[in-house]
Amino acid sequence: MTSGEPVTAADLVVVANRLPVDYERRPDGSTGWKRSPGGLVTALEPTLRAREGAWVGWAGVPDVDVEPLVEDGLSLYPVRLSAQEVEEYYEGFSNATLWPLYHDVVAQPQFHRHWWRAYTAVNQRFAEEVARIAAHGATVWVQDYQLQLVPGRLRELRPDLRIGFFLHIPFPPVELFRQLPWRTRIMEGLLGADLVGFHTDGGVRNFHWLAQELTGATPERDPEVVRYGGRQVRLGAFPISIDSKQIDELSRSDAVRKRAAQIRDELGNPTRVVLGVDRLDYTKGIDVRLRAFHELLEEGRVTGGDTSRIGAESAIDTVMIQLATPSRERVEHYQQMRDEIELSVGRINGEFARVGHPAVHYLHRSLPREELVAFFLAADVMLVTPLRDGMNLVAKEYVAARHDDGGVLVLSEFAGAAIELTSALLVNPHDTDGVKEALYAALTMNPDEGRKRMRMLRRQVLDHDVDRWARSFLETLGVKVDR
Ligand code: ADQ
Repeated sequence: MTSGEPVTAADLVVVANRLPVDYERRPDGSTGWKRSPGGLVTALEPTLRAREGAWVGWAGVPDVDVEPLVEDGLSLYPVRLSAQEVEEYYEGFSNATLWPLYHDVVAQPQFHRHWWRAYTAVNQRFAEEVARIAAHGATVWVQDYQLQLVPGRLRELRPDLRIGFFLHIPFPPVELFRQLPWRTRIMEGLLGADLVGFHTDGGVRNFHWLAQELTGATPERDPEVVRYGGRQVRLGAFPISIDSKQIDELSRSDAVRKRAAQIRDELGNPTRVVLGVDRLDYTKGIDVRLRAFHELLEEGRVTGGDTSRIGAESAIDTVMIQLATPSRERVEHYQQMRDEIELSVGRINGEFARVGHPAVHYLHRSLPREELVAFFLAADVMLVTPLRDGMNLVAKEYVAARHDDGGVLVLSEFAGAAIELTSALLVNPHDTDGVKEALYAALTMNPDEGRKRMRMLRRQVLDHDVDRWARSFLETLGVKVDR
């Protein structure tokens, strides 16, 4: 899968915590690369290829020195991280300080000076690597919360570069951000960019305010521009999306449609199938939806596997599936949450399942794309209930998969996606009764209304795909994107 020499003076450089490939040590002792295709790679690939593009990131394995490589025509530059840096910069500062702080403190962030030191050292290394390989006047696009100091460091090293930064998670309210002991340093780091992008206008507003309060940046007449260090820094909302067409096409394929029917069959052909799909993360509100489903079972308004229960005649025969990709398993909050979720699933099934017919099916694993789309197509109701989420791509994937205009989306108001997907049933995930009633409304929705809502959602998602997102960010940054 590799061929050619990596470019040594790249015109467009993407910088992200991870490369789009993972370095692998196989059981037989050999090593190699495995592709980890994310939305970002798909979105940027054509532009990167057309412009002598390069990607700088960590290869996913600590303590290995790997040479730059070319993967399918894209130059990849691995940045080395030690095991201790993975613990302090990645699991620590990124995922146990910034992640909870930026998600409205739904878990308590931990502030440790040695984590911060590792974060600055790693950000410096990323900046140096980019400075080494970027062509004169090149464009650099830095991704996400792990690398917020990179724009500032890079500007010092290479003032000739055009620098964009995009934050994939929410940018928090002023009062929360101010808790961070290193708040000014982070703001200064981000202000090194020419363009700082967020999913929503809320992020832009929070940043605009904090930039003035913490760094002395001054507002310009344009509300999306601040002046800092003698330069203009542009801010903007760029709601990310998915490769909608690819999912739509996949969902129309014979194989996926057959598989969707087979899934319902394997579930015992219940009247309704409710689905949740998430990275196993405490921000995603998996507990919220389990609680809502549990209460509907207790109230006898739905039945799980056991249709022989008293009063079950009037209840809707409903099965819930929760697919959860393992995530950040070495971070303490994640271990705790996994235990809690598995306990709830066990409790619900203990009370409401029949042998061979669980009320909640729970898979703690990642599924192949086609299989995931088949689940979307098989589900009458999709529950997306994060307490806070930058965007939430699962909500958009579900919509893109419903070429039949079927299915009802229940979506948290606190997901960035709620701003665009207004025809979903919007819920406050902190309000258990509200979520429960929305779930019940979704289960009993008149099919005409369901189709009408889904058609509106599909129009939005199919028109606004990830290609449009990448193009709009790069064009605002001043890059000419021609495809
Ligand atoms: P995430 O927090 O990872 O992303 P999300 O946007 O929902 O959240 O993306 C998750 C992706 O993983 C989706 O493409 C989904 O299909 C996939 N996935 C989840 N469970 C899976 C399973 N069991 N098997 C296979 N695939 C699975 C962060 C931010 C989000 C923001 C994105 C993009 O937290 O708010 O939308 O970045 O900016």
